Amino acid sequence: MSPSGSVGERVTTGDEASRAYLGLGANLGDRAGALQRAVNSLMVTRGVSVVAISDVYVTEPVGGPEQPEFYNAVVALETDLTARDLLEIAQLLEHDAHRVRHEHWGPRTLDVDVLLVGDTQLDEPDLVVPHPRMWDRGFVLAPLADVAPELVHVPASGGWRGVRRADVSLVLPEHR
Ligand code: GSY
Repeated sequence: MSPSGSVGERVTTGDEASRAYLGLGANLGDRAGALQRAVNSLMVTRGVSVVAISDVYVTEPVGGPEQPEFYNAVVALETDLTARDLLEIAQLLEHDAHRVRHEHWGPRTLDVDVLLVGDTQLDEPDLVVPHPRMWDRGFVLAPLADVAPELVHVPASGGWRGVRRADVSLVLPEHR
């Protein structure tokens, strides 16, 4: 993965790191296991450092057909990679989870969304950063509030409809 940015993207020199946030979601099979394996893989991915992981939330599906509830979480990274590099990593993680997408917006073993990458603003056909729907989605905002409270306004009700904390949590293995 190149440390330099693509057209329209901030170009990094390699000596500056950005805070980036990835959204993780799963609603098929071993949902917590899929999220934990993604965190484990990120821990050993060159160019990224996992700095925080949110609680896990059980969330009602948004969009798509009737489908099971999701487990959602957000991972905070320090990285000198670009948003496009992070998209490639996200797609590898999804591939590793043997994700088979049968239906648009349908159930998935793992979904990884690039939410924010420093101050990057990018609008390309396959990648829009900041993620265009993130500010409307409780399943993103609740876990994002855990790892970046300065970015999220928590509703007066104290939470988001259709979103509750799961009774499982992810672990951040020792840095190797
Ligand atoms: O964009 C992520 C995939 N996704 C989700 C999700 O992760 N959680 C919930 N609750 N609904 C969703 N709809 C889609 S698409």
